[in-house]
Amino acid sequence: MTQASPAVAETRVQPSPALQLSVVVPTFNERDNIEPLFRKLEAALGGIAWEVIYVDDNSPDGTWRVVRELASREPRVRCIRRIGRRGLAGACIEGILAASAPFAAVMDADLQHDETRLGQMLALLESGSADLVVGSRYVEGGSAASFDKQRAGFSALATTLARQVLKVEVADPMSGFFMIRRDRFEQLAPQLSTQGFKILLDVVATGRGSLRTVEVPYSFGSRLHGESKLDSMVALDFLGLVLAKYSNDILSLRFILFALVGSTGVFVHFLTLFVVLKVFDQPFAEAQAVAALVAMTSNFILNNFLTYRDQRLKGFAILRGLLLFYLVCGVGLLANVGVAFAVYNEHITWWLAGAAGALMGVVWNYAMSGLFVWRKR
Ligand SMILES: Nc1nc2c(ncn2[C@@H]2O[C@H](COP(=O)(O)OP(=O)(O)OP(=O)(O)O)[C@@H](O)[C@H]2O)c(=O)[nH]1
Ligand SMILES: [Mg+2]
Repeated sequence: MTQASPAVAETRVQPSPALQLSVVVPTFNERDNIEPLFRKLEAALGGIAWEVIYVDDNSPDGTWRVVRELASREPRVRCIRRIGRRGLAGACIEGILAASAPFAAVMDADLQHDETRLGQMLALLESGSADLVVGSRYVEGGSAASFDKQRAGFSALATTLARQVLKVEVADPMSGFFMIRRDRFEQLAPQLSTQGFKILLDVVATGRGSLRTVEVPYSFGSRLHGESKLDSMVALDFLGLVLAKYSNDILSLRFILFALVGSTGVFVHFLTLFVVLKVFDQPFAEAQAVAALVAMTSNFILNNFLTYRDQRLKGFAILRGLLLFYLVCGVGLLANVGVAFAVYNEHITWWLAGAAGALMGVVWNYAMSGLFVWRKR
């Protein structure tokens, strides 16, 4: 073994105590909440070796810049800036996978989650009595008093649905506040959906009862600064997630949304066909061609808005994407007709042959759109 020279030994940095906890905070337009949250964590986590990882989706308000500036003063702070991607679930997954500590917590930036519970949550995990600790609004001592009537109703409905359909035992599977053993999370990560808002539900459902879970009550507060990112799309993402998990991941959330958009396309097609035929009195062949073009365009717009909203095409890329989508769907139509014809030739009833063709078309369009139109950068 070679001895280090005294000069080198003197400059050697003392190893810092091993990290116990990584706090992952997804952010989108939360610049004014970054430092207040950090100060609250500092006050709550005395005696614990911790770090905080803000995962920002290139917020237009420059949240990532505020995080970087804080990180230059505070070594506990880390920043992941994601470009060309959007989505709460994906941000949380990336943050946990980047964590250095054996335990990772996820909490919102806007101070709605109670950071004073983190110590208790960590103690439960460190003692080995749980793999997952959920900050829960729906166990005794917890509350969601800041919810208005409508949001309370939606939250209760979604919670009941998830618990009944997916047989999830957790009282608050929609919570955005939880702490998990990182090794267990890494086992589940490849099966998690990066889309959507409900990462905890995905984790619990994917774990299929294998995660020993404890719930800790907390009161969901009011947002400090900034605006809510909850919108009606969150409900659709949620239903897609429940269906995906119910089908044992045979159907992905994205495929469900793609197929849903495709079914609206059938409606758009027939509506346009009717209007061009009956109102504009055009020949059938022209009317059918116009209807197909309108349906493909509406499918493209909806998919860009909904199915691929985490990778939404913008500016000139929309035009390029639309042309590629026409091409993909054109070949998809050939595949559809080819398969339907082959099945029909086997003397199988017309509607089964038609369904086989349609299924082939959807699967083809989905696979090729993912590869060529909304390909990951
Ligand atoms: N990185 C990233 N973070 C997000 C995204 N959408 C939301 N967030 C963050 O996720 C957390 C939860 O979002 P909120 O808008 O607070 O949702 P909520 O708490 O259910 O709704 P409010 O009660 O209205 O605040 C916040 O810290 C957001 O900044 C996203 O697309 N990407
Ligand atoms: Mg919030």
